[in-house]
Amino acid sequence: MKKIDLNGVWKISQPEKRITAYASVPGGVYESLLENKIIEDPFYGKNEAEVQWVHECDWIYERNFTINEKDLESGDISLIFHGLDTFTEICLNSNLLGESSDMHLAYEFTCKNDKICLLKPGENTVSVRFKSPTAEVKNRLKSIGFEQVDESLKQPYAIFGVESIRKSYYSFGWDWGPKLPEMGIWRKVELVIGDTVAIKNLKIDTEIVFKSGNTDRKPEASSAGLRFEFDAATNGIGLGYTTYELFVKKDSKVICEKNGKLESENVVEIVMENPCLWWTHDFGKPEMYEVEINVCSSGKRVYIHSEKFGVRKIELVRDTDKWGETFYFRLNGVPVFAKGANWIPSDSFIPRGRKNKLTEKVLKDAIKANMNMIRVWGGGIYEDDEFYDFCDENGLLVWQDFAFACKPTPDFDFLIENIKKEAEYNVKRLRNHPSLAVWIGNNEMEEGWVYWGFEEYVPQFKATYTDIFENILPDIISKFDGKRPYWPSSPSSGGDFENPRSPDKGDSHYWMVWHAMYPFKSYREFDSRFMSEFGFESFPSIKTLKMFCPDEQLYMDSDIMESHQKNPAGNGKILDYMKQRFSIPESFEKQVIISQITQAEAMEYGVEHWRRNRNEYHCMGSLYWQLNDCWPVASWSSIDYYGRWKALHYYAARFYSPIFVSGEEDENGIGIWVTNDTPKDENLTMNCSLYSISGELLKNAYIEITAKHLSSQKFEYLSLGEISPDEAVAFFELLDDHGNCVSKGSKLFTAPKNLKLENPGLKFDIEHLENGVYVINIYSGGISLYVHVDSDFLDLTVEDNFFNMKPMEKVRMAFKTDFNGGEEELKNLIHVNSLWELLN
Ligand code: BMA
Repeated sequence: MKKIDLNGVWKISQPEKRITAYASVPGGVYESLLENKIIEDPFYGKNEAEVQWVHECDWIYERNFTINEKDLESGDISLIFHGLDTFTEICLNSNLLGESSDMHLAYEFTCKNDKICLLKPGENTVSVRFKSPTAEVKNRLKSIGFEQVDESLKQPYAIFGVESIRKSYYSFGWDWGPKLPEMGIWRKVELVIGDTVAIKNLKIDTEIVFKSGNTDRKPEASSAGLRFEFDAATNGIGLGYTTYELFVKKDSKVICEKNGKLESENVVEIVMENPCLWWTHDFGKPEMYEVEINVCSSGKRVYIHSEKFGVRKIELVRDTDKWGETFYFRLNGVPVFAKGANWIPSDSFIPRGRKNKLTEKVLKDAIKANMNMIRVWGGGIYEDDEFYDFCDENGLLVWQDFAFACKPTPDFDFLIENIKKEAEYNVKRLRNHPSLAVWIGNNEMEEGWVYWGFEEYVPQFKATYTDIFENILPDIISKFDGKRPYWPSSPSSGGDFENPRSPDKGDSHYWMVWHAMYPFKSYREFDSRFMSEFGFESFPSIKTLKMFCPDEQLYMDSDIMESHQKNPAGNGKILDYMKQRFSIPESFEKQVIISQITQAEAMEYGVEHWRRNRNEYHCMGSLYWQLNDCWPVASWSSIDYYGRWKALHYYAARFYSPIFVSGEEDENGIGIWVTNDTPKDENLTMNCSLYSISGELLKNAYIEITAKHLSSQKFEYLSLGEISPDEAVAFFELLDDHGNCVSKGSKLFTAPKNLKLENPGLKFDIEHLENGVYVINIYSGGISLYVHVDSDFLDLTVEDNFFNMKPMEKVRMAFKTDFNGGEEELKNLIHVNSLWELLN
């Protein structure tokens, strides 16, 4: 097979506005206009509003390419666009080749076969006319008399109507994302020249035989039945004596193989002895294999297809129990407590995010924070292959929503046709990834039908909902995947509009904290089976704010700060919650830090409760909203658009530790719990203590414990006795045999603003270890709360941050930096502060 790559430089134009510029493909119109300095950066200041005209226009992409006579004669030729965003007409040498109307689909157009030939030897021109997506939406809505929509249905942060087309919903604006509906060739484009035969639709299934039955102690496999189904596509000529050779390889070594005659549909079954299983990174190694299928004709290899896969069994366990129904994942027989967060597209301009490697960076940070599952949220996209490859190779499970969120799908026939094609295409594209754990119909649409009033204003679309999410998608999953579970909506109790908010069945989104302004203690009253969403906002780092906001607007309710806050009244909510816990310093920079601490504490409050609640599978998952941002904004994320960790991400690394110590305080004292999510019992030493805020040790306990596998247990209760909750701080840690810390934490009994803080006498120094690796030593004289290391000039990600320190405690952490200089010089660039310094 020969491919001519048509990525690279194209020309874009907008004739009415007389704009012509160069665009890189894959890419988009906004991105190109920005690169060509035709528009100002939409992420800066209030520029977003200034660039709305771009999506209201049509744009033309065009480029020339050459093809030689030999290639032209060698067989069928097609043009494949792996992603067009969204409405296009494609012409080849001024002949209409076809159209596109779904961003989530690849399009293949025949340029030459035995009947037609639209190519010529030498230079050819391909052009793609992108129609304005917002104009298209208006037309569609008009066609059903829907352009006069009740104002209450229009969200202030979104352009109305994206649900009437198949384009990522967030691009029309979301409560954390700008209105920047990009257009463009967003995935690669190539000309594929004449294979006589090609392998298509490979489907890999594995059936494991476990060694000692299906126990929860990380079983090994004695064998695995591998089943490869694939089609041989030909250009009309019969297969004759074409054969295949199929090799299963591990680390490039052939483990097993099979040969045979190639048919148009093939099934090859192999039994592999002692397979290495695919595990999430917290349970073991994510072992991967590769299958290579060679097609041979007259003794010559004419085609090679290879793909990676893993041997693993994933189940969504839904057993009836005393609360209702369990909802948890079992990986190779081991129940998994899912720890992670919700993923949104990495950039408003996805190809740019890809070029900047944002996906890889954020997913690496997810692993650093001990996450084992990522939810690809439905308002974005079906991610690039590289996303799932990373998750395969690094042992992260993926919860995949179909690309629908929060809005009722209209009953247009053409929409349904697109949805069917899109679902089939993406299921086939992604089904061989071992990381992919579950398919979910949509985000919060069943919820919308039951609680948000969809029923009232678009009753005519209800049957369409049932059709798509309870018939079409599950049918496509069973036909083209066949192994993975499907769940109709998130949250849901199983579908049919039955109590999607039930905490006793299915997954839950809990938004009373934040949206309804409940205190975060109410997380403890919500005992869900699986928390797939809950969240709390904060501001990104001041360095990030300064990248879009001039100094004179750096305050919470300035015009620019408000334009980078999409949740109505969001900044006010951040402040309200902060005030409930903290005295508010004057400096905005310090307020930003306190907003992050408030967010981190809120999330910790929920997660530790749900992790303590894992026994009998009462709760088996916590995916907070949200992991990342697609632009610089005040939002629920734990990592901002520029990759900077908020306090929450450091907290997450602690509260998602596989073996985790946590404190459950009440007005009389504190229970110390250990949650062990691993399949192994652990003998550990637990050290817990109560200090007065002035630094006096009030109580201390050392206990030898066995943290039983896959369970949670309260080992100690330290009562406050006569001590006032306003005067005490609890510290707790777990140590292994060698005295290494496995998990540690600290808890207050009151809002920090009620504490009489004393200057803790924080000090630090820096040591240079080797090239770019430094060590920071931090010393605390008294009690230091929320100790954090940062620099105004350098981007530092340290091992741990935003933690409490006991009197006389030392913390030693290594970190990497690009800084090239002496220890003293570096020290001058870094600051270590605690709550005391923030308030004094
Ligand atoms: C959730 C998500 C998003 C939204 C977030 C914050 O429910 O599914 O729709 O951005 O809430 O409001």
